[in-house]
Amino acid sequence: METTAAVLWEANQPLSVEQIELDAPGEGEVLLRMVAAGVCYSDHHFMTGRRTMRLPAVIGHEGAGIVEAVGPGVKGVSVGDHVVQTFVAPCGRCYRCRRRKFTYCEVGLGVADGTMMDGTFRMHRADRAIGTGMRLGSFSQFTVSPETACVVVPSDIDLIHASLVSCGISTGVGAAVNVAAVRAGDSVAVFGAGGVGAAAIAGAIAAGAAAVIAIDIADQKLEMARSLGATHAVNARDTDSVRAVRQATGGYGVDKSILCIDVVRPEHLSAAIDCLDSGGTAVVVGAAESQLDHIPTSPALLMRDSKSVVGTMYGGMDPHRDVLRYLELYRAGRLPLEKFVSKTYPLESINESLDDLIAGRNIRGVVVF
Ligand code: COD
Ligand code: ZN
Repeated sequence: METTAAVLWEANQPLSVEQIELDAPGEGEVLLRMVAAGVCYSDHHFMTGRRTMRLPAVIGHEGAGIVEAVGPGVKGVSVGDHVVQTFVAPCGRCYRCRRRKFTYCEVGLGVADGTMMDGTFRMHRADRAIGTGMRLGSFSQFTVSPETACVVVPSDIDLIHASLVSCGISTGVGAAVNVAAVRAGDSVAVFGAGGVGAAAIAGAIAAGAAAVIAIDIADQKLEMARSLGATHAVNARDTDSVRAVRQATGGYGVDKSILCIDVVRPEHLSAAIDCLDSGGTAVVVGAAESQLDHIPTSPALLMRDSKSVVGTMYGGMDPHRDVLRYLELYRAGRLPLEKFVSKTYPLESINESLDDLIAGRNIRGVVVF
């Protein structure tokens, strides 16, 4: 069949919205009619080559849609089901899945070569194979994904809101509740209050944090953070963020810090560690420049102050547990996904949505099909 998709032919070029061919779903795969796809800063990382992927490819990894057809052997998903895509498709059987490290499933992590689990492509243009980015290819009217990359969600939930749980919400909320393990009464600093950082703020609040300090360089991001319930908002353009965090916590520093700045630089890492109280944990969510090869802190102080620094790629996600947990928070009015959608775009305007992302105009821009 044919589908309209946004193809990344080469790094540092705009996406090209065009008709491509899409094969029928193979063994264990489903055909999805996409309803919505959020635009995440990681899409930009793939476009610039900061994170690499075989090209050409259809990118987009924050999608929700409706199952249009299923391939042979599909058991857990049926035609008509509403699903949220996840870029980790845990097999449930490998070494890591058995240790419940689903994010690192040896077969299910959306690979960078654009193929399905069997090593073949589903998207083509003439005789060129086009990769399905992260096995999701969410920026396409129709796409084929492994059934294990699809979480069936209740059909009464708005799929525009649900799409955000596919990546940004799960990465941010999970960084707070799974990785930082925020507890009632904790103090938490979140550096970078964009789509993922705002979700970390919402997650920290849902987990019972007492003080939540949002740090960004854009006033509109800080306003959003306040509206989510952040107790303090710090503009790092004109204020020393570490000093501000200490002031907000009686001089002690926070129990947890979560680093969600779009491109992590050494000074951001130092600030996230320096603003911790003794025994605190800094969670690194954002991707650093690849030439950054060390963590700028003193090992002697890490030991003396018993601080931890941990990284996370997808917020400690167990996709088939957490997508539904976060949607329950949304239903209960404790995770206002509607507030995260700053603007919707037709697929044809996807490059505009990326410009708006870079310019910091949106919490989340969402492509609506
Ligand atoms: N101080 C404080 N805030 C800053 C600074 C600074 N010096 N510089 C930029 N910011 C703010 C921006 O104003 C913006 O509000 C925010 O940082 C970044 O937010 P967004 O909305 O642009 O980006 P997100 O939230 O979509 O993505 C951020 C990530 C850090 C998740 C992303 O860039 C990333 O690195 N992803 C790689 C990790 C990964 O793969 N995660 C899972 C898939 S996303
Ligand atoms: Zn993402």
